[in-house]
Amino acid sequence: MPANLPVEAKAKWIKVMNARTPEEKLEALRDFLSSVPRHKGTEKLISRVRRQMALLRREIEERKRIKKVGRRSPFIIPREGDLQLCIIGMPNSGKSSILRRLTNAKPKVSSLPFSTTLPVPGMFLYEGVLIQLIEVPSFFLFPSKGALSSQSLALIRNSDGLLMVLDAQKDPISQFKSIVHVLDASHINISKPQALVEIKRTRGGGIRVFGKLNGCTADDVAQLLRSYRIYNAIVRIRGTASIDDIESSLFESRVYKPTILLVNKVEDERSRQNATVLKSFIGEGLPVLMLSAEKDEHIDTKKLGELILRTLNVIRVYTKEPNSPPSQRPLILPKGSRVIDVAQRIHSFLAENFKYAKVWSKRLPYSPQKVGADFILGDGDVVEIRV
Ligand SMILES: Nc1nc2c(ncn2[C@@H]2O[C@H](COP(=O)(O)OP(=O)(O)OP(=O)(O)O)[C@@H](O)[C@H]2O)c(=O)[nH]1
Ligand SMILES: [Mg+2]
Repeated sequence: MPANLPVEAKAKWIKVMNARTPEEKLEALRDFLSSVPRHKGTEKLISRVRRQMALLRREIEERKRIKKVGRRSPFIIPREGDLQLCIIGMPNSGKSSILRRLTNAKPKVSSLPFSTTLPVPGMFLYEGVLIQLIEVPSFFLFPSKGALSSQSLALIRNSDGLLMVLDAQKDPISQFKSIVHVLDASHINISKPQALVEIKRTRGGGIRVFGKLNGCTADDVAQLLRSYRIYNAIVRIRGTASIDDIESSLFESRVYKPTILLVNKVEDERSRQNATVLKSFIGEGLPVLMLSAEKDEHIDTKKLGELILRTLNVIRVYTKEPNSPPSQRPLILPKGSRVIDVAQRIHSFLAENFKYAKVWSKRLPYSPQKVGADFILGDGDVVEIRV
């Protein structure tokens, strides 16, 4: 889409990507827009940037309004633990009941809809991984709720993933469709984006391209990204991508939230049947877990924990120091992370002075094995870094 942008505009886009606050982002977008020439080829890009700016303005307005009230907004939940997932669903679907079962949070459970009017956090512990769960009030499904609706959406947008609760005693497919519709309108995808290209910026390692390119080389990709002042990134391609596909992906503003469906209230013949129909409707697209927050004596938390890690595409890595046992708590890293990424996560000193590492892993023919910085880690690996 961004056909032939001038060097100046390209260099400005990085500021948009780097912006940390809505104010910074708005300013960076304004600056970027001023350097985009107006012609047929840039029309789409310009209208998209304008739309994005309008959304940001609204967000900034709302934040200001909250500030005026004085207190910190209850809709801003500080991130705690390793991963943060939002529990979302229709009113009365059983979000609070599930949160109570999985964590020690005590949200109100009642048969009245909208019992939960503020987000409620709780901590779900799975084999040393701290997973923060936040029950999001169902306001976001009702645009008429105004600020409450958009603040709820902001929580979703900031999370690492979603647990979508569907009530099996009512039509779960129609609930699913309504929720997806709202998320989609807010530029939130719950299935892996159709886009071919994912560009993840990294702190080091240069530009690494994984996947098939069409009509260009990895060097061309690196050169393109450098023209946008991106010097370190992992570029993942599904299928094949041309240089234009790569460039367009830099401007994609949709976010992807990995999602697990929790079909709740599965208790009798009818609800079981509803859940089964939903399951075949979803197919392989999303993981589905059936449960009853009220009747299940044991909710399969092990399965849920595993599903969360798998769906969010993360691995657990245990670090150790020479002559001592591995850490109890794992580091949570994106799948495909290398030894050097672990070093970086612990301290930049370790990354800068890295010599080699020892890795203990079930995948290796023998352990420990001496490996270099680029060794790719797997779930459950133990790493000892030597400087
Ligand atoms: N039969 C049955 N009822 C359930 C189950 N889970 C929750 N409920 C009931 O469903 C109603 C709503 O439960 P909540 O946990 O408050 O649902 P919620 O999604 O948090 O609702 P809001 O916060 O109001 O949006 C309550 O009356 C619960 O007792 C379940 O597994 N089976
Ligand atoms: Mg609730």
